[in-house]
Amino acid sequence: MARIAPKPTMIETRTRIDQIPTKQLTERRTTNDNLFGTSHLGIPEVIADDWQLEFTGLIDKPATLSFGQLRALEKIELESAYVCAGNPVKPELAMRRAANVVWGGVALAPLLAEMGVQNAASHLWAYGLDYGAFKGETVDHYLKDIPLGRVAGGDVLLAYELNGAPLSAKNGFPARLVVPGYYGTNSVKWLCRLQLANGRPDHHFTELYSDPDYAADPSGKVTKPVWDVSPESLIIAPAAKDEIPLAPTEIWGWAWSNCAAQSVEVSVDGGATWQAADLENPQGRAWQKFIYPWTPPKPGTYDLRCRTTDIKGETQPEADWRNSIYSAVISVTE
Ligand SMILES: Nc1nc2c(c(=O)[nH]1)N[C@H]1C(S)=C(S)[C@@H](COP(=O)(O)O)O[C@H]1N2
Ligand SMILES: [Mo]
Repeated sequence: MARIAPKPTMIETRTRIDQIPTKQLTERRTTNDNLFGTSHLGIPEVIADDWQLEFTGLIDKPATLSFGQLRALEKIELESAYVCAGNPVKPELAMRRAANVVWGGVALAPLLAEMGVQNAASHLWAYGLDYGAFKGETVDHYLKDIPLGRVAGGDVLLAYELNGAPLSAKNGFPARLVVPGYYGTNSVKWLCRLQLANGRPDHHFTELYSDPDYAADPSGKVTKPVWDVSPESLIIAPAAKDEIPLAPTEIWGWAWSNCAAQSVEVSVDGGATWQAADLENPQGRAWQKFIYPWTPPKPGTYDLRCRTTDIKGETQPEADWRNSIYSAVISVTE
């Protein structure tokens, strides 16, 4: 796949801000300095005045938007859980890179409707301005695709704000795609082209972010794209390694999924027994708080766990997957 836009300077090589300690995730809305981050190829230096977003492929009226034109369109804000899928070649590792943020930008569906999407279009290909080498291959662009049906949901954004501030360079300045309910990898930063296509692209990054589809083929050879966020939950307090007094307390945390969380259970004995936690009602795509009031019976070490089931009935696996059950070992002292 050839280069389709001028090459910006890459101002940093590959960067990754890893899992944020749960102690820093106490706020409902994760502040920008508590956000995980991933830039596989580095960070391109993009000048807003030079930036253009090209709409191309299976549309009747291909178009180009400048940053000024994008900002002149109606802005919407959307709060959403935001989750990284982790290491693409090790989906069995739970990396717990999660946040809940407010995106500001323009809804994509009405824009595409105006341009006249052709019937043959089935997928939206999103190109980033970043380029370079990653895991043994050199690419001309970061590229991801999503099914067009997901865009029809109406909440896919061309975002230029994160928590009320302009996107920073590392978060995709000046504009990025945001696909709420899909893993972060699909929210392409430094967007330069949206292409309507009949099918999926054959590309290093779409291939990398594929999971073995064990339901379709037990050998794991058949794969499926890493799109929908699976149900997951994190205990925020008490935090792992905390020492708490022998007194009534609250175990609480955040739960999320590609659809709403329906229930959260908490275990205080390493998963041997489970009790229902109180779970707040879903609000759009934001993460949901759960609380489990608990009085430790005696001093000692406790392995606290949490498990979400979403409204589609999907729950978290015990171990060895990106959304496997979280455990925080704490001690209770006299
Ligand atoms: N263009 C581009 N978009 C990208 C990436 C990238 O490397 N290049 N990384 C993806 C991944 S894996 C994640 S988790 C999120 C991270 O977004 P953030 O760094 O703004 O938190 O961006 C996604 N979008
Ligand atoms: Mo990611």
